[in-house]
Amino acid sequence: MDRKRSWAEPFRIKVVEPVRMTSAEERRRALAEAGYNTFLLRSRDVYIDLLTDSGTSAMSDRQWSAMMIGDEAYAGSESFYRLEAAVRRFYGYEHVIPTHQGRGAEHILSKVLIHAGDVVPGNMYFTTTRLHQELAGAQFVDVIIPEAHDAASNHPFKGNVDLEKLERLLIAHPGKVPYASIAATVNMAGGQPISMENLRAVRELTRRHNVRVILDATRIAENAYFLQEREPSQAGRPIADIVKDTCALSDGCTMSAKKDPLANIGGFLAVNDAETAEAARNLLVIFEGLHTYGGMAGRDMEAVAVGIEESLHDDHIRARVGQVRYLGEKMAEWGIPLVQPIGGHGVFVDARAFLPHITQEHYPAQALAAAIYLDAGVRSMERGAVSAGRDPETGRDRLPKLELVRLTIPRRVYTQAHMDVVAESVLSVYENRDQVKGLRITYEPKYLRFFQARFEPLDA
Ligand code: P61
Repeated sequence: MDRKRSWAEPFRIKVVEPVRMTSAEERRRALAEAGYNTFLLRSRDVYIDLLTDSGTSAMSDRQWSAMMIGDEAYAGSESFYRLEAAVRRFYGYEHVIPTHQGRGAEHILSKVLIHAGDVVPGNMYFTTTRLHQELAGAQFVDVIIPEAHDAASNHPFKGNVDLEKLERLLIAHPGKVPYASIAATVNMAGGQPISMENLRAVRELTRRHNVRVILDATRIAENAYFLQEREPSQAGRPIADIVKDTCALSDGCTMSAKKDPLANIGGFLAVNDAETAEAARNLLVIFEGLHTYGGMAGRDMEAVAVGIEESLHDDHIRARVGQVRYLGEKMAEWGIPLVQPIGGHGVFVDARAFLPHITQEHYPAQALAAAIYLDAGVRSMERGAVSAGRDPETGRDRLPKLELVRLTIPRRVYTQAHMDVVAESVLSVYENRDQVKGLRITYEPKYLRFFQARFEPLDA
């Protein structure tokens, strides 16, 4: 008889942080005070926090002890050299420019490589990445495969680039494409991977047009896990080898060390070309800090250096993605509409299918995130029309095909029991879905509006 053999997290818990349960009345008040925006809730009012996997990981005992030897010298910190060595060893890039977090790297990179009137193709937009490209004068063009915009499609590599679309763009804009902006995994598509084969084709195509490939390597270990699982040429290879080979197909990367690398803050830009590195280091001193800390404390750089290594252990990444999949499969079994396949860092609920009675103008995903919070204090995040923002030219709402709520799983933080509570709470909202009302905006900031916008229910 083939008996199922379960596996468990490759760690045990040494420190715990109490969380607070709230009453329905407390949650109603907190949500109204937060303008129906989960970003504006206070964390004390949240029971299970699945807003983001960014900076919310539990660090290991090795990371905490490395922090004690952080070298806080203003210049020439030993901690920087340890970080630089880790990036070179595990990702393979030559020049490492530390930044306070991922968007710091995006800012510097965009300013160095983009000229006004440029066009930047990429496998779906990410909020901060696209904004920095636009602020530097470029137009972002989405060249991801169409399946990525279809929540129900089961394509195994929904992060892949549509090569014909990319080629047409390269031909149409000679000399105007500074780089292809390639994310692994693709956050806004639901944490979906790009295959090695597709990335290699992107590399070859862009090389013919003399265009760089810059990776968003924020969740590259999770990407590698999917390749190990789904791409025959990568089957059985260690995650660390897949990651290194992925990076080798690019000219550089931006990294938010708050995700894969298991740190609470930090990031870097890494490139192979000395000239780009020099220009970046020079801008760094204006916007981030000296080139041997770039906005991080020495101890932060230590935590990142150790975290990079830990993030590439096969047993770590299997448990990490496995936990996300556990939650997703449970919800899918109950008929809750989700982005398929389940992604690497979170479960993405299809708010259009969940709330067909709310039109996109009334922000179904925002309304659903609010309703999920009300049920049991689980905090999630809108990833739909509010996140997409307005077209800078027309000023009109960009209405993306994907209107999603992201239940994002922090690394090494929650247990299977937490996942069960989350799934049961979303199910209870699903069973009462016709009671969820749409929202209207009452306040909207100019940039990245989803962080600080306020809403009220339509019947208010
Ligand atoms: C997140 F609602 N992600 O997923 P920084 N690239 C990629 C990211 O996922 C990313 C950054 C660059 C966050 C935090 C966040 O619209 C939002 O270290 C693929 O956060 O600066 C960040 O890295 C930027 C949440 C960012 C958002 C932007 O939760």
